[in-house]
Amino acid sequence: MALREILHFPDTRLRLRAHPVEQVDDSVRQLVDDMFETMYAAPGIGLAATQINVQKRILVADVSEDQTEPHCLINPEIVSREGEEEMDEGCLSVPGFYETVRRAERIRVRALNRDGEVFETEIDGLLAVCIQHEIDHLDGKLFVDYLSTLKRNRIRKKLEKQAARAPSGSPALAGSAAGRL
Ligand code: QAP
Ligand code: CO
Repeated sequence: MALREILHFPDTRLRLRAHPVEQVDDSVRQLVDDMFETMYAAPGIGLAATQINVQKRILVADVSEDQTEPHCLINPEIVSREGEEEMDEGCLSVPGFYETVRRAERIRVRALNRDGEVFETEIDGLLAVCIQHEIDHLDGKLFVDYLSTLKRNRIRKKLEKQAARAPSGSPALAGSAAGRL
């Protein structure tokens, strides 16, 4: 297992579209393990492969209080949506910023699990919001894209300033405080 570096907005690599996983093999499972480790260490409740600069359609999520409900979705597809809900969202790639986003309240999702088996499930609440947020990442989309241009540009400028002060990979940035000091 290994911690991976999380890309920060406005890094253009966050805009790349991820490709479907052809085969769920040991290298994919290794990547999934790294994603869980990276998400839990942050700590966060969701992480898409795009955020660690891997263009594969993989996401992990765990919205439990005690990191005991891991979900891994490979090649996820939303097959139906119902209702609307507004929730304050954050993102490990947009550290320190939280804004309200409107999304579907309930979704039906089809995906492959860690063993490469197809499953389909209906999800609501925070997990539904989280999975929609993470699938957006796989399509190069960020929650700040739902905000006004003014708000998005303010966030971009602040994060650009932070990145200039402490470039990612610098010793001062090690650990979970990365980019948020
Ligand atoms: C996506 O986000 C999400 O700003 C996952 O300083 C979030 O795990 C979906 C985090 C909320 C729905 C609702 C953010 C950690 C973690 C920060 C996260 C930060 C430290 C965000
Ligand atoms: Co995110």
